[in-house]
Amino acid sequence: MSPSILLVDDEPFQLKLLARQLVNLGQNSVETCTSGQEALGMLDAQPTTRWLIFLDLNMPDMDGVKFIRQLVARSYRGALVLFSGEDERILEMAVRLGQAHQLMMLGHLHKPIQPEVLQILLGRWSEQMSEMVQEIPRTYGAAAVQRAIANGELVNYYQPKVEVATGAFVGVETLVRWQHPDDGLVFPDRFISVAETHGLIDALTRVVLIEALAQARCWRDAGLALRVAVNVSMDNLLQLDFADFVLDQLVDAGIAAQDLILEVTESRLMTDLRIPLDVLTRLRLKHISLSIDDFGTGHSSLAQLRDIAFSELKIDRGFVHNANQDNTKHAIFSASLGIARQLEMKAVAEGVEDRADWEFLRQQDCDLAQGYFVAKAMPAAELPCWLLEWTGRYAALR
Ligand code: G
Ligand code: G
Ligand code: MN
Repeated sequence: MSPSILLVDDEPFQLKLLARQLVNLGQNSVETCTSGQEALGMLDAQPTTRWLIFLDLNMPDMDGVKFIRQLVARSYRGALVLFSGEDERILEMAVRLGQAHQLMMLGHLHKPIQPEVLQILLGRWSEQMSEMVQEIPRTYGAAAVQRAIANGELVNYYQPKVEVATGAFVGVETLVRWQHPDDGLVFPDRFISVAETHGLIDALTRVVLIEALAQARCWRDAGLALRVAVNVSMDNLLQLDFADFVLDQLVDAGIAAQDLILEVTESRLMTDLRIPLDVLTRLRLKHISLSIDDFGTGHSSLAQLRDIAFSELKIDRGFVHNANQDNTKHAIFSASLGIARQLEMKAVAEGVEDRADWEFLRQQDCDLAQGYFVAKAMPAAELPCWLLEWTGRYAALR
């Protein structure tokens, strides 16, 4: 299973150049092919090799997209880098295509190819190769998730939200984890959709909400006035008693409706809105805030904004990280922020990962920030320590 690099390009000069660049970067096992057909022959002849393929999109006989189809048909498990002299957005679109097929897409290169960019891609490759050795994440069965809920194995983590203009710590988003007795800490991507499809999401959300409100009470008692957000999936909103449940829990915990935010994500298309609209309208009448989560992706759409009185808009991290260096993301970010302003909603940028993202938000005048640059989600007990660290870091930022 030795790793090798395969270059596919119809221009021999380009092939030689790229091969030379890779050799200069220390890669000594580089093969070249001048057509897709030839490359497929090589793959078929060496089925156990872990390839990294550099693929030119524009080729006369079999173009890059047709070549990708062939890779998919062969259940290709190696890595892929696309390159071409075409417009950046076309290249990005082709990368999305590969991702949609679950191929390991390391990125794309624009001709002429810069050695620094090549180096970054090779770095990603070795990272991915070492991750592959670790176990493949699996999802859990409905019975296991049900037991986790019943046995109290779910724990809430909290990710801080801070004000961009002042750095002030104003709230948290509740993100559930499963403290699994054998497997350790399990992330929600491995059990939320199971809960949704097996009628368990209602029980799950209720447990998460009760714990989050009790925690909110503790913070208030300790003098921390935080607004607490809880994620609800559209399936929660199919229970007519959901609004009453939330209101009862607020009273029990002694938390004001204004201090609870429900983040709504719609992962599948909902055609009959009668029950969700009933539930959401009653929640809003009682002054609970609603947030449109992952705005701009899936069904978090303009139509939802029109139909539901959201008070907060969370700009999806796909339009936030690196938005200062990407025209498309920048445009979508600015437009989303404009919509939030016009509809008098607070705008929250998700996925703020580095200093450049933070500066971008300041320059754009975004209200709130959330992301690894500020903090990862953590158990409630770790928040005081983080706050101290953040306060110092923010002071140095200005
Ligand atoms: O940061 P994290 O890996 O925890 O979040 C992964 C996804 O799981 C996010 O999209 C988040 O919206 C979702 N999620 C986390 N906690 C909950 C929850 O309590 N209920 C629902 N419905 N989704 C959640
Ligand atoms: O509810 P929502 O879909 O917003 O869930 C947040 C998800 O994003 C969680 O999985 C959380 O761990 C993750 N997340 C939080 N901050 C960042 C970040 O800065 N970068 C990335 N890539 N993911 C983040
Ligand atoms: Mn969320």
